[in-house]
Amino acid sequence: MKVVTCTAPVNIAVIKYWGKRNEDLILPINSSLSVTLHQDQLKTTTSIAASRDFTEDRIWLNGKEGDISHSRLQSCLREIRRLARKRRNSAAEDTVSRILNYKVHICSVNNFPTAAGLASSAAGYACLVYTLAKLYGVEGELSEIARQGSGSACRSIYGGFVQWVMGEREDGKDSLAQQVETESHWPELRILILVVSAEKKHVGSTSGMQTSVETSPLLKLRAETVVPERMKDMIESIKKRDFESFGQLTMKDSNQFHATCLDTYPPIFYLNQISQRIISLVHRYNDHYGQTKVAYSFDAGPNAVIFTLEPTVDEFVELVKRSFPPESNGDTFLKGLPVKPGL
Ligand code: 2P0
Repeated sequence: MKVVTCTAPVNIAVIKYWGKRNEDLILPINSSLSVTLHQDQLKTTTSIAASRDFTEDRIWLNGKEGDISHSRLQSCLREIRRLARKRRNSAAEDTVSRILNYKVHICSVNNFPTAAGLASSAAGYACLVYTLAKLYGVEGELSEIARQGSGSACRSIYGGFVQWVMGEREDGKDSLAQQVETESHWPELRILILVVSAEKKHVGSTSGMQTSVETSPLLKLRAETVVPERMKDMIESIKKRDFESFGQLTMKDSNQFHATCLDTYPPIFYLNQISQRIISLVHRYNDHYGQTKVAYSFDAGPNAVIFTLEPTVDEFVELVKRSFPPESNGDTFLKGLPVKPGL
């Protein structure tokens, strides 16, 4: 029996991916850009065992057996095994060939709420593909395979600041993740996750973005005319470590993503009243200082991701605690978790 265990962190998009041009290969209608969190923070841990005693491939997610026949899981397994067959070298050939004939048991655990808009599928599929690659001794470009598990997963293959280039080809060979800057590039940058709700989201990203592609004229405009410029500006602001520009672009892109959700028919609401209060709080805070000291971003759920610089963390966390005391919110107690970007 051979067992391999790896971890992969969550990534948070500052230029959002929303919408596919090819559902099977998971090819997006626009490029996107994210910050990968530190390995010690929000992450998936996956162990994969291969044994001649196993009679079928099986998977457990957070302790519960999952459906191994799921088409995206099957795509990842098939593609990694294909690469392993192609790339095995002679020294390792015997072992790899033997293991390739074995069935696998996959065990995957998240240390954060699954499917609450906290990018669980991104860390999950990145981790699955990376662990399978280690099991079979496959090296090289893995983001193309992780992408076929879940679009955003391709960005979690790399640490630091990562863009997913949408590509032009129909076979998806050029729709890949690329590191823009490493995890040590912007040491003062901090990320706070404000957990507004750990409930499962009502509209999943996959079906939500499909409806948006079918019905939202704003999404089409965004993909064709807004995002290409914004990607360039965002990369420049990251390279210059320009928080004013980084923060503004991040907030505007989050807002436009949620505007496309509202423009979808029937509309999709991911933000709730607490999310809206967080947005107001951030703008009031920035107005007070006359500069962008804090920025928010929301994915397919009400939880807020706050970007700021190290000297601002304590003051802003205090403000959040004062504005959202636990007793006034019942089960929507807000937790501030300072996270460093990293690998
Ligand atoms: C992102 N999200 O860029 C955006 C922002 C949610 C909002 O990527 O269908 O779970 O598996 O490719 O990757 C969520 O979409 O969707 C997502 P699939 P995925 O992070």
